[in-house]
Amino acid sequence: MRRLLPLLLALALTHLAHAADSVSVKDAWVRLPPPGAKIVGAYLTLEAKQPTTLTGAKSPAAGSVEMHTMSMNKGVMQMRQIPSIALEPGKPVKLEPGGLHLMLVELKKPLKAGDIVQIDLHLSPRKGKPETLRVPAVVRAPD
Ligand SMILES: [Cu+2]
Repeated sequence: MRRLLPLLLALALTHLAHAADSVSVKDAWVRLPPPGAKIVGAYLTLEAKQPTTLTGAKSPAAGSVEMHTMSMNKGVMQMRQIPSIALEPGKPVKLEPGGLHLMLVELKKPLKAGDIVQIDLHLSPRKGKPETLRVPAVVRAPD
C-alpha cells in the first residue's frame, strides 16, 4: 500500500479537471516512453468555456512541446506539426493516440510509470487575455 498510494494519488490528481477561465482539461497523461527515447506523446481532453485557441505548450520536462496531427498518407501513418488548435464550447477536443496529440521533444530525463509531468498550455480566448494552464499529466503505458 505504501508504494501504491503515490500512484493512486497521481491518478486521482490527473482525473480531476484543471481549469483556466477559458478552458478546462481532464485525463492528461504521457505515454511511457521506451528506454532511451527522447520524444514522447502526451494526451488530454480539452473543453472550452468560450471560443479559444490553443496556441502552444511547454513543459519543464522537455526542451519543447509540439502539437501534432496524425493521418494516413499512401498507407503510412504520418505526423505533422500544427501551429494551433481551435476550441469551441460544447465540443470537447480529445488528444489521443492515433489522432491529435502533444509531443514532448528532447526529454530532459528518463520518465517512469507514475511520474507526473507538468504541461503548460498556452490559451488565447477570443475575449480576454491569453492565459497559461498548468496541467499535471501522469506517465503510463497506453490502455
Ligand atoms: Cu507526434
